[in-house]
Amino acid sequence: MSEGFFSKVPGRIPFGGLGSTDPLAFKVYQPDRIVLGKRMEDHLRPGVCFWHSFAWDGRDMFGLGTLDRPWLNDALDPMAAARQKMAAAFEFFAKLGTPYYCFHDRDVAPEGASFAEFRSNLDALADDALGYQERTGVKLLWGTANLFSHPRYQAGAATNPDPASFAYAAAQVKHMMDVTLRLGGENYVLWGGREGYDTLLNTDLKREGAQFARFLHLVAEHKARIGFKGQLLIEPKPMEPTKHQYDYDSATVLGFLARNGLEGEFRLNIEANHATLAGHSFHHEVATAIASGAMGSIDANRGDPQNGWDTDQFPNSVEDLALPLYEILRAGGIAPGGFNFDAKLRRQSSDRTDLFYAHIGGLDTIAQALLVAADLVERGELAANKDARYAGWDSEFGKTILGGSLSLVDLEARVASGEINPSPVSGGQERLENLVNRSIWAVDTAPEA
Ligand code: XLS
Ligand code: NI
Ligand code: NI
Repeated sequence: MSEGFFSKVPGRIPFGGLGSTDPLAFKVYQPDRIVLGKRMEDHLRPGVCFWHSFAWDGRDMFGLGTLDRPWLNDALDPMAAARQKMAAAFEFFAKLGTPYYCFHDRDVAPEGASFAEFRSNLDALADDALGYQERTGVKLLWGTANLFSHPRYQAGAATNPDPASFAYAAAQVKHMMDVTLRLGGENYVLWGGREGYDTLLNTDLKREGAQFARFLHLVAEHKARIGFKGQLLIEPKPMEPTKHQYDYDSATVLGFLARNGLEGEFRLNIEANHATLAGHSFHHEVATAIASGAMGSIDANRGDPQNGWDTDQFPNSVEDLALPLYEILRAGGIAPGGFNFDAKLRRQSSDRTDLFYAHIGGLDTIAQALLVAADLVERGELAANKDARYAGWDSEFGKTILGGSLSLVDLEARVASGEINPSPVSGGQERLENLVNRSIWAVDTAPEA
C-alpha cells in the first residue's frame, strides 16, 4: 500500500488517540465509535474533494504553483495526466479511510477540443472511477459541473446574456448528472460561481432570474427523467468570483425556490466559509436550512477572521462546528448528505503529506465537535430551555392565535381589557453559552473500550 504517490504514508491512517505523538494518526476520529447509538462515520459521512486537493497546484494571482503534484504536469498527455491524478486521489482516499469523495466534471476530465471530446474524456474517466470505487469501497457523495472556469462562462452560465452559454451549461450539467447517477452518487450539487453580476450597468436582474429558474426546472426534470434518487443541492455563496452572487445565502436561495415553484426539489449544501462571507455564522446557515426542511449536506472549511474572502481553510475549531452539528443531530442527521472537505491547503504547505495532515486535523476537529454536540443533546438542557421559552405558544391562547381564529380587533379587545399583559423573561444568553462551553471542556475524547 505504501507504493504510489503518497509513499511517505505507509498505509491506512490509524487511530492513535490523544496520547499518540504520531502526526499521521487520528486523535479523535474513530469510524466505528458509537455516538448516540450510531457509528461516528455514519453520523459524519466524511468525504474528500478533488478540486482543491488534486486539481490545484497552489497557484494564485501572484505566483506559480507551489504544491508538489506530479500529476499536474503540462508536459504529460492530458488523459495520461488525468489518469495519474485519479490514481493519486484514490490512493489518498484509501489511505485516509474516508468513505466518500466528490468532484467537478473538469476536475477529472481534460477539456479537449470540443464538447464531444470532453464528454468522451469524462466517460472514460468515469469508467476508471467506477473501477476504483469497486476496488476501494469509496463512494461518491456528490458530483457537480464546473460552470465557472472556462471563458464561455465569464458572464455566467444559466444567467448569461447569451443563450448559447446557457445551452452549453445545460449540456454539461445533463451529462454530469448522468455520470453521477452511473457512479452511484448520492447527491448532485449546483454552485453558481458566475451566476451573479459585477455591475448593474450591464445586468438585467429580471431576465437573469427567469433564466436561472428555467435552468433549475430543467435540472429537476432531468433528475426525474433518469430516475436519479439522490438529492439536488444548491450551494449558497454571497460573492467571489462575482461581486454579487444570486445564491447569496440560505434564506435567499429558499425564497428564490419558493417564488419559482421549485420548493422541495432542491436542498442546500452549506459551506462554512460561505456563511461567514455572507456575514452570518455557519450555525445560522445550518439552522436556517433545517428550519425550512432544506438541510442537504455540508462543505466543511473555515475562513480567517482577519480577511474577508473565501480562504477555504481546513476546519480546526471545535467551537465553530459543535453547534451546527448539534442542530444536525437534533434534526435527525445529515444523510444522504455528508461532511466533505471543500478546503484547500495554504500555498506554503507544499509537501504531498501536508494533504494528510490537513484532512486528519479536519476529521479530528469534526469528530470532537460531534462528541460535544452529542453531549449537548444528551444533557438536553438547551432543548429544554428552548421548549420552556416557547411554552406560551403551546397554550390554548398561543394555539388560538396561530390557528387564525383571532383578528387584530379580537386581540386589541383582549389587551385593552387588561386580560393580557406580557411580563419579560430573561433570554439567559450567558447561562446558555456556559452550558455549551461546559460540554466543550468536559467531553470525553477517550475511545470506547
Ligand atoms: C467554491 C465552492 C465550490 C463548490 C462546488 O467556492 O465552494 O467548491 O463547492 O462547485
Ligand atoms: Ni468556498
Ligand atoms: Ni463548496
